[in-house]
Amino acid sequence: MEVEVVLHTGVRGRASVPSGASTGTHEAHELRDGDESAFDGLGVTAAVDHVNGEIAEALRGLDVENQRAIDERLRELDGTANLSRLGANAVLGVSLAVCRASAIARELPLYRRIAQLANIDEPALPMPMVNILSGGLHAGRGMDVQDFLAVPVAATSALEAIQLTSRVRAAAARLCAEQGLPTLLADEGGLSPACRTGEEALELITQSIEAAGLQPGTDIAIAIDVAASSLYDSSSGDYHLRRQERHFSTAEMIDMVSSWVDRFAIVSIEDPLDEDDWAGWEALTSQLGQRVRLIGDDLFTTNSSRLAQGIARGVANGVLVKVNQNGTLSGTLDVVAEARAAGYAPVVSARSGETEDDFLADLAVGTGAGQIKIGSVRNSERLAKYNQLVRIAEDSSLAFRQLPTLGTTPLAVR
Ligand code: 2PG
Ligand code: MG
Repeated sequence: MEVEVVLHTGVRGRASVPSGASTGTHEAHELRDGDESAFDGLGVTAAVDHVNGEIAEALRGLDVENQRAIDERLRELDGTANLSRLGANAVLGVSLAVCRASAIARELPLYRRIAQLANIDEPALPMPMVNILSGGLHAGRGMDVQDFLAVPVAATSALEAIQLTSRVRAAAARLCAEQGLPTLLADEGGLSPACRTGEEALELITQSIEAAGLQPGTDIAIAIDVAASSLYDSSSGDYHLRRQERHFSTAEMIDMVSSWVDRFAIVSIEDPLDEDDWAGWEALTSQLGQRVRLIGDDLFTTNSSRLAQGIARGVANGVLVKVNQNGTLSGTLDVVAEARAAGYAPVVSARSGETEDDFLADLAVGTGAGQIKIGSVRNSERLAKYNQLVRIAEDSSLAFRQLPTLGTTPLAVR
């Protein structure tokens, strides 16, 4: 859904809201109509009515400069912890549109306005992680692990980062074609070659980096998103990897990803265990937390109290940041600040269901988050964000962030 906020001066701020396929249970609630006769039940007319009715009524006359007060008013008005009454999609659309309207009113680039709201003195361009191979719910479960991504660690600018990863994406498509593997696009524009095991997919992405004339680890590192909540089988209490026709215990999952870290140029692993497997995450973090970035997506769902719990338990060392998991811009900025204060790396992320809105690029720059995950370098809804990063990069006062190091371990060494 898309929301427009109009100021008394006539300035208009517009924003649209993304949606995920592999959603975490603890995300803010996306309100869908559920009427099977329209859009398979995915319509948002109720959420739209809330924006045009109750929300417009409550916000009319408020000062657009006061983002936090507006976001708090929206939460109060909804009255539930997960924004299920008005819908997090309704609330977020308003929150982002308010921010855009205030940027336009102040004649500021959006990332500068976000930097003001986030109290960031030095906004910076993020290091992207770019989807090359897709599986899980984004590719009809053609592979068990959801994302195999390229991180252009040798890049010194946003443009070079996009160019290097585009070379890997093109090389992967060539290799798949040569090997008779499918080259159809998955939801985020990645390829889904239907590899049976994670190792096979890791071999393929490594070969793709080499086939692009680049060095795995020093030019391009690898990131993965296991999206293990969608592999978790609550009846057996373990993980079902359908392509391998095998069940893995938590300990076996940890052993498997550890062996991948030993063998491949992996710098970060997202959601290698289920969203509520806290004990497993503790064991995993003590085993791998000094060697790679362990990013919680479904685990934290951009939720301040879940992140606080993770920090207190020493679980993970990075957090995926998705605006629609949280529900408001201010709430999202709080999660980024909380992560940063605890030394957890924030990674600003798109959803598998995206729109052409490029807000995300400005959010990553304005918060100085350091990393961004947009999907592959394909499809207009992804390219809108990459293109916006390229536009923002014309501001020569902005630095391009190298991948943050982890303790004393050189991250990008095979
Ligand atoms: C994820 C996201 C983006 P979805 O799991 O990190 O890749 O997917 O939007 O389907 O949750
Ligand atoms: Mg994820």
